[in-house]
Amino acid sequence: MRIDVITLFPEWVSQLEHFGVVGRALRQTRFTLACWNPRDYGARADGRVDDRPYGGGPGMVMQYAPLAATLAAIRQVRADTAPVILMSPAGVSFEQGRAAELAAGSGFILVAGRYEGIDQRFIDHCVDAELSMGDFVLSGGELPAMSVIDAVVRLQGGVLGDARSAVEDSFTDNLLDYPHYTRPAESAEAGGVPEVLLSGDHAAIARWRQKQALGLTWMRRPARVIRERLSAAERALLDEFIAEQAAATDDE
Ligand code: 9D3
Repeated sequence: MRIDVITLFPEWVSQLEHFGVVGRALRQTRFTLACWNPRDYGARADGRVDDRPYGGGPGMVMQYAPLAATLAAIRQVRADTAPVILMSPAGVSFEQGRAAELAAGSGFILVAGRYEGIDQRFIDHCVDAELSMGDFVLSGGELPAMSVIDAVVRLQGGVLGDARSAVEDSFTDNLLDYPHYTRPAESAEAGGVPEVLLSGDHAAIARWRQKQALGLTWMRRPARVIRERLSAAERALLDEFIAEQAAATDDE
């Protein structure tokens, strides 16, 4: 897989190679991460790649030519038709389904914007999709681009240390995680651990975890839990969770 990133801060985005399992995967041969600075490909004589917006208003706009020239340079190196994805507050929300889709392909080209925006003609002529990280305002598209890279690269075979993690991931991607605990079993400040996790009864533990995952998702992402699509066993677990939740609330 090959990932190219157009950014005014290539040194920052390249840092991904220095950290964690994704860093290791990027450094090893299965991936190429290349960052491209539009300043190197069509900046004006003064080195600038932005200008004031037609029609007036605050802020600056990234110009078409440096972005198009950078993309042309990337296309010379990549002998494919990799999609161009713009990170934009106006994009559709980036979600796990998209990460899986991108992980199944042979790569993509990310564009991280700066300033108030980029010339619409670049979007109209060169961009295949626009992705947002959600409705909050960042100062540029670099962190969103790095998030997309992390989400995609970690899905590739061999990146997750433990093969079981990938299976459990795909199994439970639609559910939030169950709560985790590790030693000590008793903390003077924070109390104990749910008994079942200390029982050694693996079936009971699996059942408890599935109940917690279903219940937490039902509470925090209700749209994801459609009762009619649950199996009878899942429905029973969710009802158990809801009953226990009501009992715990009555106790307070
Ligand atoms: C006043 C209008 N602003 C739009 C909300 C302008 C603007 C703000 C921030 C234009 C660009 C940016 C920089 N943000 C991104 O490039 C960005 C982003 C974000 O800010 N939030 C969530 N996802 C993303 S993806 C790219």
